[in-house]
Amino acid sequence: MSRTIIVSNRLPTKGQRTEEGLAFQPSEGGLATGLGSIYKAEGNVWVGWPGLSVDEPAEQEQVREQLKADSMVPVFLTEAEIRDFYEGFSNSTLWPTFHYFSQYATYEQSHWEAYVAVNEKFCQAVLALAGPEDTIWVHDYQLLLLPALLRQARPEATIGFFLHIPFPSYELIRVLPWGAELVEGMLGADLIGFHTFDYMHHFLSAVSHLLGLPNHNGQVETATRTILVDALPMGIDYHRYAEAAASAVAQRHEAVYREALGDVQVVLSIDRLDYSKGIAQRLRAFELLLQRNPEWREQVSLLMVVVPSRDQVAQYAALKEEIDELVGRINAQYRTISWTPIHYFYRSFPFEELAALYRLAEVALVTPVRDGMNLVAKEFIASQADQRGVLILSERAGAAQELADALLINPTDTGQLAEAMREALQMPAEEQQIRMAAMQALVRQYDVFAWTRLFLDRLAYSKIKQLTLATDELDAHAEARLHQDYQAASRRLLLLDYDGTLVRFHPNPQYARPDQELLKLLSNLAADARNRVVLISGRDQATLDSWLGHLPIDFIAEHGVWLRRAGEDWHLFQEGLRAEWKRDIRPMLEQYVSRTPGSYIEEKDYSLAWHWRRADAGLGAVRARDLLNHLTFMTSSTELQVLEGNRVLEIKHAGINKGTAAAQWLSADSQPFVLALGDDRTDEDTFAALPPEAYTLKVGPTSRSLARYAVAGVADVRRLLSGLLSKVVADQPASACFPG
Ligand code: GDG
Repeated sequence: MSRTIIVSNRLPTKGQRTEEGLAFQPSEGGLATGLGSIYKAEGNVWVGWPGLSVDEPAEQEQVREQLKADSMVPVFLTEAEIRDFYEGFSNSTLWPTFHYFSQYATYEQSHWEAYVAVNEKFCQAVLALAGPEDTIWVHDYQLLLLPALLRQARPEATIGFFLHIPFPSYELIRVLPWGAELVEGMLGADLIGFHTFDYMHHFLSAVSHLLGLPNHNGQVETATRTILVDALPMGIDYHRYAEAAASAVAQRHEAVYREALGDVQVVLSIDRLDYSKGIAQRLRAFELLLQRNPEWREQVSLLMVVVPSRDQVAQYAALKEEIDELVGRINAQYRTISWTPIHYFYRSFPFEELAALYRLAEVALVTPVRDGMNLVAKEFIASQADQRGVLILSERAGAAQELADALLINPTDTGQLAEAMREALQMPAEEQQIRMAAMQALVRQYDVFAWTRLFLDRLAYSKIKQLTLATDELDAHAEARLHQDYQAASRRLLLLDYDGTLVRFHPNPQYARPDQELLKLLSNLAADARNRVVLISGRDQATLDSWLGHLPIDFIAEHGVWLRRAGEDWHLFQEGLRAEWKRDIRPMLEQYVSRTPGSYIEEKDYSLAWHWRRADAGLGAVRARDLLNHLTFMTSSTELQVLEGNRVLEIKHAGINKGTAAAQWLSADSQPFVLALGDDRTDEDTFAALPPEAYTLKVGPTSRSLARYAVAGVADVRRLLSGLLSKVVADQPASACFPG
């Protein structure tokens, strides 16, 4: 039976030591309620830290038993791990960096090592539970490495990852000494979800800059898989909040609070203590409101709940002091005998009382400087049964992408925030109702259950898509079979692409010269009389001649325009080719060169290529798409064709490509053994031209390739070709694996 295994740093439970021993209570966070609907289903489990340190094996066993009844599996962390992994790397490195507070980030190698070790610990805990059919759903920034660790152990597993905090601009990620490892860790998943399109976009940009991996329509292509990246904003359990706010208990609490507060309008704010939440800025804005608008004094109170959090960390303690000082100053300045400007609570409230506060407030002030989503904004909306109330929302909270009917503000613009408060307090009831109704419809429809369903559906889709596109990896069995067929064949045709296949891609193509190892490899292959080695390249004849011309091998240059058999002269694939068209196309390419620093034109006899491998990856991709559209339009009724290669666009004669050229070697002598290797779009033509029994190998990302097999890179190609020269078959396949 297939199950869902949820993995997050904290379990949805609060463990406490009481006089009677350990006691566990369910926690009420958004994640716990939302995922509660699936993890309680039969067989599903939640893996995570139980929230307190338990070192004694006997006590650990007891916790394990206690949690088992609630479908939870604990991962125990030592005091040192809590300090270095949780308070250290997670909360003092990742949290500030991902919330654009790099100045607060620490970079401790020992914290990083603890982070790696704890991610491995979680990996072991999940592997001990997960069967091959299970879906594993990993959550949040404490476990960024876990997807890749799981993937390593279980290449076929279904793994989803969701990040609850912002994913920042690549500029912030590059500051981290471990940026590439973290991004690689996330790429172990089949689906990576973020709250907003911006975070998704930043992630794709980091993937491209740090790892050089391409993406297309939100899909990242690695050497072995296509990974779906998507914006899936998290919702809340709408009815739970609506019902709680409408309940008799909440009404009773509200009446008590009203009585105590007197006849004022209430502005509510609820946050965990955190510098990302903009609490101090909000207080200054409230002060400004009172200063600029004396008529609002004694008419409005700010009810501010700050939930204690991380107050052992220096910045948090300093923030707490700043808040205490601001509240004290504002209250001292404006308070009257019958009115307190700010009611400040540094503690958490039970759920029913929280519901009463949501119900009571005329205005909610949700003004974080950065926030992945912010569920408080949505909970306030769900609690307004009479559709009155105004939400003031920071444009830098993920929720702002959805809640366009809130009063959106820049949280650091104190003047704007004070003005928004004045506007909210005076907003006509009718306008409040229109805005609130629109937001309620949205929050009700995209609730946490819809979010969970959508995530799991997209994960299943990603998996199906991978299976339909997949080119099999050339594993040890397939390689051994290839080797056997090669050894058994009396004649063999080896069709080898050059750049990206035999040599690594170099930013400057002139530096991608063949090294001694490669020259020796090619000449050894060619020395076997049974072999015909054909080097197929997009490069011009002159370069191929000067680099490889002395070898007894055949050549196809300019993607099939020029051919040369060993010992013969170059000749055109087809007589009557023309090149005058270059006069019209070249000026256009020159325009793109001047608009795209780092790009350049390569001119060959019968083709023109615009290379952008040295340009900025993001700009290059945008310009390439633009140029491709432009050129496709210009060449639509001509004999020309535009080819998209690896960071290059090439314009050439239609109907001539690597495949049509390679076919000449096929028709000339039909070899029993054909091996073709290539890394980019242009090599697909070669693969397409070959008979199905040929060994076609795609080098690099595997998606959308016609090749039968994939290998990761140039090093694997060289290892494979050297292996062919040795008579020993590396890994004899077990005959049972290849019936018939
Ligand atoms: C992270 C991201 C993202 C607060 N005070 C009390 C209380 N709460 C509850 C709220 C709400 C939750 O805590 C806070 O959720 P947020 O979304 O506002 O913020 P984070 O905890 O920082 O969560 C955030 C979220 O993950 C989900 O992806 O939205 O951006 O930072 O549910 O109601 N609950 C009770 N008493 C309180 O005093 N009972």
